[in-house]
Amino acid sequence: MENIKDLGFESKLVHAGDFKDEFGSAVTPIYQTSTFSFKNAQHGADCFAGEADGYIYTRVGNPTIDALENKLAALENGYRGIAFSSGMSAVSGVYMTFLHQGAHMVATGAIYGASRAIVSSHFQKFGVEATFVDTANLAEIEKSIRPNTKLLYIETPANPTITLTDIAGAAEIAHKHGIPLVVDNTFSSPYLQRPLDLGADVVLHSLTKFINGHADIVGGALIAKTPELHAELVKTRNYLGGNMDPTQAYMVIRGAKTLAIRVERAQENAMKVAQFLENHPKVDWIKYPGLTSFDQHELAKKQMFGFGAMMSFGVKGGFEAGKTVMDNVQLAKLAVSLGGVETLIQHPASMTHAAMQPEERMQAGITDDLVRYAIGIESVEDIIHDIDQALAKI
Ligand code: LCS
Repeated sequence: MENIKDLGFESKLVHAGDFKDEFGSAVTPIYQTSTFSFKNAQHGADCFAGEADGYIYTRVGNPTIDALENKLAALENGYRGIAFSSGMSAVSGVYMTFLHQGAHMVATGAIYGASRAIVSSHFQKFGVEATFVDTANLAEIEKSIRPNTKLLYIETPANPTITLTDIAGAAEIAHKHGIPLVVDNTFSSPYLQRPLDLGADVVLHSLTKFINGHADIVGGALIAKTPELHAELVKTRNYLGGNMDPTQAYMVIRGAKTLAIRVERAQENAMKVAQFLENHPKVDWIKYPGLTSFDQHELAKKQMFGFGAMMSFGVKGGFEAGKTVMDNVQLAKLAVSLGGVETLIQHPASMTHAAMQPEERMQAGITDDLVRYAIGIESVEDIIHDIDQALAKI
């Protein structure tokens, strides 16, 4: 095959990272083993010294997991991926690698609830401080950087407000201050946004979402831009032990092959659903990057290849009315998570972002009336009919 780097994105989805075994297996097999035997004592010593090829132990490397890591690197145009047991394990890996006692980080205020809550629940006790700001406003980032700031961490579009951050602008600020920019790309997937090409240093994914795409595993990954960053991050993963399981990796590889066609259909549906909600008399407000009424529509066009399948909205009558909608949908599942083939709806203030303090939620724009809607690949008429009949119950 030609050099994988020269192939189109969809070809990379299908082929990049493939592990070629001696039987010519059409797909990368599951190497469900915890350990690997050495040819002899010298080979074992050489593997440990990094002077010989060979797998040692699945926490630090496994052919199925390698295949996924190489696929992710090809998709994000990075040096190499690092697979984790969950998205949160990847988030902790970032914090553990870049922050030390007395260090400070600047991050998007509206990020996944646990990515924010873990700072106060665990990292503060090591003397780590964080300033959460509206990173849509680059001046806020610049203003928050201190001499001890060691990390700029953004999520765009942000969970659950859908607020965007200008990745290239954020990278410029980070690099001016000599710190890395880490971008959580979960909401877009590499099909719609490639942060490393825009100047980011590390990309983070909850693979649980669009990349696996079938709501049947939990997983996470980091993709490092350079060998140096990869070496630091993989060391954290290997010592902390947040590795992925080979079967999990196999599932993600299988799901990733159809990422483009799933996201394409989901965002086509999302655009129609958003237009329907925008014109619905019971809908108070809606945020979807594809709408021209979205205040960052131009930035979305600039840094994304499409508008995605995630939206948030509020209905007239606030939280109580939103509850009625969530209690009455029939096709959509009332569930957290996102990025699967099925449409999901949930209430961040009481679910995904409940771990944040109420004042933190307010500051981040996660209002009590905000309903998050993750659009799937069902027939769009059915999704619209479903939300329409639920809105009629208010
Ligand atoms: N980053 C983002 C943007 C997320 O949405 C999530 C999970 C994570 C990281 C953590 O990944 P996990 O460990 O769950 O694989 N978001 C969820 C959500 O919105 N609903 O349920 C989980």
